Amino acid sequence: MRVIKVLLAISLVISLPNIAWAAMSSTNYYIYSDSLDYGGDLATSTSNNLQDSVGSEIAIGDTTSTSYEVKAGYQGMKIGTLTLSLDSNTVDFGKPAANVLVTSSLVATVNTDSDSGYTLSVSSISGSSLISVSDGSVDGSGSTEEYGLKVTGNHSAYADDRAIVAGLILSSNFSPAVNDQTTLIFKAVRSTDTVIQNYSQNIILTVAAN
Ligand SMILES: [Ca+2]
Repeated sequence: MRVIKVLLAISLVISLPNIAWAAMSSTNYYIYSDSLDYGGDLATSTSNNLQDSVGSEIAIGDTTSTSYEVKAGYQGMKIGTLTLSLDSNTVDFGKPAANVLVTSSLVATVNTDSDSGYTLSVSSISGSSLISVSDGSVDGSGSTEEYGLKVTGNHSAYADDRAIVAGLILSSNFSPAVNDQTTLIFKAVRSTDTVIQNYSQNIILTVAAN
């Protein structure tokens, strides 16, 4: 008796984009921005705290281009936050029977205070897989093998089943996000002609501020 083994395993890695900083730090301190002035104070009352600066700052205010926004001046700059978490970093289809749809999913959660929101995407992929879906539906129609990814959630980028390729945008939101969840549903169907072997992929997901 021939043992059929089509083990589809996928591992995922989170990647956050590199950010260029001009910060000062030591073992005990981290100063992410500074102001060179000759005075300033912290004034308090029952209701308010006021931090002020007295000096000769120049070129203050917002400056924008297509790619950048600079908030220059005392306390104009603040560190933004952008986080991505997965409820699992692996999905596994096991050993599917022929012509039977199998799915495995995980949830990606994004938080950011970015005014322009975020985009979650596949940044790179490696390994082996079944043949990628090309008709928008992983259903094995025509007794062919198919493999792809569906996404659901309030900010999912598409509604059908797509081939998993570098650059595939999974979700985006153009406002600050609080616990934005995107469910990634990996789908596969093997056929009776599928080469019997182990298939596995490493997929790197990246979230970046828009
Ligand atoms: Ca199909």
